[in-house]
Order: sequence, then structure tokens, then C-alpha cells
Amino acid sequence: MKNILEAPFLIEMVRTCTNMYQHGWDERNGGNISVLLNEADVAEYVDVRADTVDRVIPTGFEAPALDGKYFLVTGTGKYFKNVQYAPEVNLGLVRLINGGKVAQLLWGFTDGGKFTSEFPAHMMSHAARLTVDPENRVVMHCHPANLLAMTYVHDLGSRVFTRTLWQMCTECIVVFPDGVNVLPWMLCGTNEIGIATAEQMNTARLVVWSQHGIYGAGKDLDETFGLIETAEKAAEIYMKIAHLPLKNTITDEQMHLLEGRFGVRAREGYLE
Ligand code: 2HA
Ligand code: ZN
Repeated sequence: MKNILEAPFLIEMVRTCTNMYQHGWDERNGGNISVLLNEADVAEYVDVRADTVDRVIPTGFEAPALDGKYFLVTGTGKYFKNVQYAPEVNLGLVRLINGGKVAQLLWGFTDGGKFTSEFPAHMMSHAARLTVDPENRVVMHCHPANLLAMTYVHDLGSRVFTRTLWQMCTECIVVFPDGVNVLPWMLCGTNEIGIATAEQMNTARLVVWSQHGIYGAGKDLDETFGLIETAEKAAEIYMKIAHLPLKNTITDEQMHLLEGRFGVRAREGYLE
């Protein structure tokens, strides 16, 4: 068995948590990440035989599409700031069984902890994204200040919110042509917000939780981080200019030029 602390997937997870903390997106225990792993990769580092599992944790939901799948996930109540100092306490590697109703702990959470309180939203989002994009591996949640601020002063319709973000930086429509979907404030940590988030994940890789934060999904940690980073940059520009007289913008005609130049298609009906 190889040392899991040297596994590329673990190193990347630790670096990403640290980076997100340094961006100010994950104060205290804010934020959570889950990464879908291949059994073959996992088996190099941990014993995957069922009879060696010593902790099973009920999930409180069903996710038949994820039965037998492995996830590296951040822990509930854990601080992103501390992941780099004690990955085995702050992270866990679980396998879902019994149609997703139970998680077997294969590694991590060594202080008796368990997966993030947002596990339902993560797992349901994985299931939704995998039906749209079989390459999807990552779901990431965090609290970037400008996106959050924007949900206090901007209309929360997904189309109008997306259009504003697209108008704030030329690259936005290229990075997230499917736009961002916006949920109203809901109680976090529940199956209900998980179901609502997953439903929004059918049409976009970014879902804003109003007055709370954002969810992103993608094929790896770098891509998902970059997606949130780009949306957050756009929100930052918006918060810098929203109170000033607007003299210029990126027009829909210019957005169509970007579609052609970069080979992307904006979400149906979002451009004139
Ligand atoms: O506590 O971000 O949404 C972690 C969270 C809950
Ligand atoms: Zn949160």
C-alpha cells in the first residue's frame, strides 16, 4: 500500500483547500469540497475490501446512481485553514453503499469526525452533473465575498444575474457559457437544499446560494476553482461599479463575437 499523503489526488485537495482559504472564500469552517475518485486509484493507497471497514455513517438520503463510488471529502466543522496541517483529521475518503444510504469510511476523519454537513447537496449535485457530463468529478462550495454581496443588491433571476456577470469581464461568457443559476435563501445542510441545488446543476455548473455562497462543479479541482474564481472576479467588478453611472458595457453583439471566436454557445435565450 502506498502512502496516501503522497497521492496526487490528496496533494491537490490539500493545495486547493489552502488556496481557497487564502482567497478568503472559506472563513472558519466555511466551505466544503468532494472529489469523485476511481476505485483503481483509491486501491493503491487504502484497503477497499468491505470487511476491513471499521466505520459506517448513515447519509440520510438515497443516491442510487452513486452506489459503490468513492469520494474524498472535507469534514463537518473542519477549517480549510487546517487541512494542510492535518489532512487525515480534516479530510475523509468514503465509499457510498446501500444505494447511497450509507458511507463507509476508508481513511481520514481520525478524530471521529464525519463528512461535511452539505453532503446531501454534494452527492446529489455529483449525480446530476454526471448525467449531463460523465467527466464531472468535483463539487466545490465556498463563500466568496463579492458573489455573496451581489445577492443583496442584484435581482436574483438566473438570466439577469448571469447577464450581469457576463458583462463584467470579457472572459466570463467563455468560461461559463451555461451561466449561473441562482437559488433564493434556503436552510443549508438539508436534503431540500441538496435537491434544489442538484436540479439547478442540470443546466449550469455554477449555482449561487443567495446570502450564503456558491457551488461549482467541474472535471477537476483546477477547473472548478477557476470557474468560481472567474465568477467571483466578475462579481467584484460589479460591486466596484454598481453605484457609479454606467457609461460602457459589453454588448450582446460583442458576446456573439466571443461565441464565434472561442467556439462556445451561450445558454439558450440568454442573449438577444
Ligand atoms: O459549514 O459552508 O454551508 C460549511 C458550510 C455550510
Ligand atoms: Zn456554506
